Amino acid sequence: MYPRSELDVRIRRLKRWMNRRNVDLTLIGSWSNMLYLSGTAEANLLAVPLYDEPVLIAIYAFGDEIAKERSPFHVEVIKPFYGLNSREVYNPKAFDVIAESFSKAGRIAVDFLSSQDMVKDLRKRFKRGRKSAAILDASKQLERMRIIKSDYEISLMRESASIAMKAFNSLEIKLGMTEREIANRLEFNMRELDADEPSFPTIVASGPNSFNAHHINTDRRVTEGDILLIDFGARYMGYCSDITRTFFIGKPPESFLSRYNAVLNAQLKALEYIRRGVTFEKPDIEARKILKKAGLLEYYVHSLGHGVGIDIHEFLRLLVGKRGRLMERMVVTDEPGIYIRGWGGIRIEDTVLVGKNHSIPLTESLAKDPDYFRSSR
Ligand SMILES: [Mn+2]
Repeated sequence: MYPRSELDVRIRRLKRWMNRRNVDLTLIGSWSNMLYLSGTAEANLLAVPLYDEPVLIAIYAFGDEIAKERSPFHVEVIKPFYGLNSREVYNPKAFDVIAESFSKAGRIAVDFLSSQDMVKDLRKRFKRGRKSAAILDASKQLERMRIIKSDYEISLMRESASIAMKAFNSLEIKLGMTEREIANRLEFNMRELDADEPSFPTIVASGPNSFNAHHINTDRRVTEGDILLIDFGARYMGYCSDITRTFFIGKPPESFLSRYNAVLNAQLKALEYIRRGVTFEKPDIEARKILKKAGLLEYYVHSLGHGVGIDIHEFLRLLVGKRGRLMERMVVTDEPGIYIRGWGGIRIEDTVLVGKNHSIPLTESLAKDPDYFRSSR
């Protein structure tokens, strides 16, 4: 359960924005925004009225108990009734409760503006005569609020990173194990260490499969001479970590080591630029310079990184051409990679907290030794 004081700060910030925009009701439907503002994602809808307490609307036996446990806010419960024929069916919706409780709302902000069906439905319920309530977008505001992490959020993200690293360090990879087996064991370890779940489906890409940046794990067995790329993270109390390490199974040849070192140098160089005031594109460009010198630039086909928090991909991309500047307490990934068709791929990734004068990597204590599995056996 998130501390009440933490949620109060978030709700207050939202209400200040509502006040400026003359919004008298905000409705939150997305999983991550609901968790962020109320402490639970188990309700159907969160209503934040400007001049009243927030209310969660949850369905009887489908999250209402859990929502009450996890959120300090009032939970309004909807209970359907199914009789023996269609006339005896009573199935109210969250919007019905909202329309009844907040019938006077004239300007409503929602975080589901892109869902045309929901917006249409909402308009219908807030119709008085020919006029309906004005519907505004709240998702950009939530995005802005979530970029900057509080001390409490940072502590959860540190724990998430620590769980992922510990889980990895107790992983025993043996020759002949399949990609799926390795991923399952790593995810099991994370859950054992109190992760809610993996922050995304773990990627274990072996041999030529490492070419696919978003590989889907197969039953391919790890053998001597393979590249092994593992991209994973834990979710802890809602908050994600994101790590990638690349290894060589057996004695790495010079062709691998030179490329590996180029990617590692690019990753470390970018890290030097992840601090307050630097533009979003600068760390990516610095990483690209290193890969260009190594003749590998054409194989670096994605951005350097992305924002992380409750969602694994949040606002901001660190990429050439992106405008905006890093601020203290943002959390981003630093993950340059190269993908050479027919050969394979190398990616090295850390989750990084943006500091005032320097970066604070949350996952750097996990070794970046391509020979890791050989030396640890
Ligand atoms: Mn990532």
